[in-house]
Amino acid sequence: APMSDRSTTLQPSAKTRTERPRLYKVLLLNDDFTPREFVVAVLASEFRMSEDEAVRVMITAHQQGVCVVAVFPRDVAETKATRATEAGRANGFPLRFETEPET
Ligand code: TYC
Repeated sequence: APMSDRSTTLQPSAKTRTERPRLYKVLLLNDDFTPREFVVAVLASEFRMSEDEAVRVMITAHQQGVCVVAVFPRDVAETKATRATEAGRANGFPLRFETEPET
C-alpha cells in the first residue's frame, strides 16, 4: 500500500508552539455628514456598547478623526465593520468602519 499522508506530512518540532491568531482593530472614521446620534446607535447595536461608551467613542472619532472601537479575530472584525458600514449606507450616510491588524 502507498505511504499514508501522515507519514509524508512534516510534523512540527518538539519546540514548536501554537501562536495566538492575530487580532484586528475595528476603526470608526469621522465624516462631516453622519448624525452623531446615528453613530451612537450603530455602535450600540453592532458592537453591544452602552450608550455612554458609544458616545465616548463617537466623540473621540469626531475630534481625532478616528477611534478604535474594539479588537477581534480577523473574520469577526471584518464582518462587524462591514455590517456597521452598511447600516450607514442603508440610511444614506457615508459612515465608515475599517479594520487594521494589531502590531
Ligand atoms: N462628524 C459628525 C457630525 O458632526 C458626527 C460623526 C462622529 C460622524 C463620528 C462620524 O465617526 C463619526 N455630524
